[in-house]
Amino acid sequence: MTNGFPEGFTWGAATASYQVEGAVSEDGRGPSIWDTFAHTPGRIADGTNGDVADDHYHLFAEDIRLLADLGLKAYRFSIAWPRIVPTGSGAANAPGLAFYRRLAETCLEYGVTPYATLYHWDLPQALEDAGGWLVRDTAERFRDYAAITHGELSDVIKHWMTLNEPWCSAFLGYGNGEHAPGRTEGADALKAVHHLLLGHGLTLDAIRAEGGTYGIALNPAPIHAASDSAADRDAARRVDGLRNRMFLEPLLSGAYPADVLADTGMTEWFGAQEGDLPLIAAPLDFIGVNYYCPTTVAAPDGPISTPGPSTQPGSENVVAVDTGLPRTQMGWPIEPRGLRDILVTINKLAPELPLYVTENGSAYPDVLTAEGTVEDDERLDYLQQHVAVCRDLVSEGFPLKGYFAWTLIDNFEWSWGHSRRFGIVYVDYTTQARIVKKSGQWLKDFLS
Ligand code: IFM
Repeated sequence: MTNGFPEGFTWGAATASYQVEGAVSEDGRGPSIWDTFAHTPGRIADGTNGDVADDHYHLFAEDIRLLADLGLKAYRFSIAWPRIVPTGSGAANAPGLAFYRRLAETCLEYGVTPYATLYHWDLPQALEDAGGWLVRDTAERFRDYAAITHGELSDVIKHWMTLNEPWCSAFLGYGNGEHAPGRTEGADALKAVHHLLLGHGLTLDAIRAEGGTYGIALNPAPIHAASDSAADRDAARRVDGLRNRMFLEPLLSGAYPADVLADTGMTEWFGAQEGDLPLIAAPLDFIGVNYYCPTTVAAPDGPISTPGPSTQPGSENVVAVDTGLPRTQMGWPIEPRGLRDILVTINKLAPELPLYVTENGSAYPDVLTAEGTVEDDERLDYLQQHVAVCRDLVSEGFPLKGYFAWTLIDNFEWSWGHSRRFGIVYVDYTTQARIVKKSGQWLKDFLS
């Protein structure tokens, strides 16, 4: 045991391709929906984009050395579909595959285990032009790309995740339009949920092999009702349905939640897709949980004043409520107990299934001092409190197998651009210098 964790517990840090790599036009990479979105005026808060980001495409070896130096033994990164299959379908792009081979081999040289995510939101633009995740064909193209990638790299990468946070892809991408491709399609966002999960199921069926482990990274969250009133409890049921049950139930029980389909008027459409459910519900080796915060919701009386595109089709009158908890720079309330609650919820649905915290972290407005340090005490507190939750669970015999900090290095935070920093390592975007923050140093001391 080290600090209350068993020797086999996996400690890692995570990143995602578009957020760190840059080099968007190099070695045959095609455009993704995030290239298009980030270059559309008004979409990104600070007007930046991922063209250069952390230049991880060129600096990955330095970043992996840094990760290893922090005492971390696992690196969760994502593979950019448009580097492997630039227009989303057709032949593989050899330089793209070669890049991820170099990346994985560098991990192994440093004693770091690679954990690859096949889809962290960078859909090839050509597939979006053909309908994106609202059409079934995208799921099949995803399976083809995943099979190429796994076929080439499964000798060096043993741990695979199909999708990262399909809730975001569906409801931010096709619901309120906050993320690429920026579409506002109401309840049709649920079709995106289904095609994403179908892509997951088709992929598992195509790539699962001896000696590997295969899972998915979700972002479930505890949903609290603001009061005990029937309206607020119903609001919590609806949001829990869209955020959690719409993913966990098909994956773990082979059925979509009937109440969510009724709330959104999608019962008939989903009825026609039932044949896909056995694929979606194929056994998983693990679930990855990306946890940041809970949500508290209420359903005020009367019509809301600002109706508009929503992440909650069918429940647009439901609002998030401030319960007075301290918040990060994202405005997300801090509730470490929520990590326990959501892991326990999943464990009840699948008692033996190994779980990982595949992301956990916080954004704060970091300042680089004249001495060249970053004293990120608030992030350090957040990290310590969530690690403590993991330690308690593990000591109770709970099947939690690892913890990945989000994120290794500050990076492009989607529609917030570079205005939000989540790293345990600071990045000076003008020089690409990496500076370990106090939180990163604490983790290093904790692990040594
Ligand atoms: O930066 C993101 C990551 O890409 C997915 N999970 C949440 C993080 C913080 O918003």
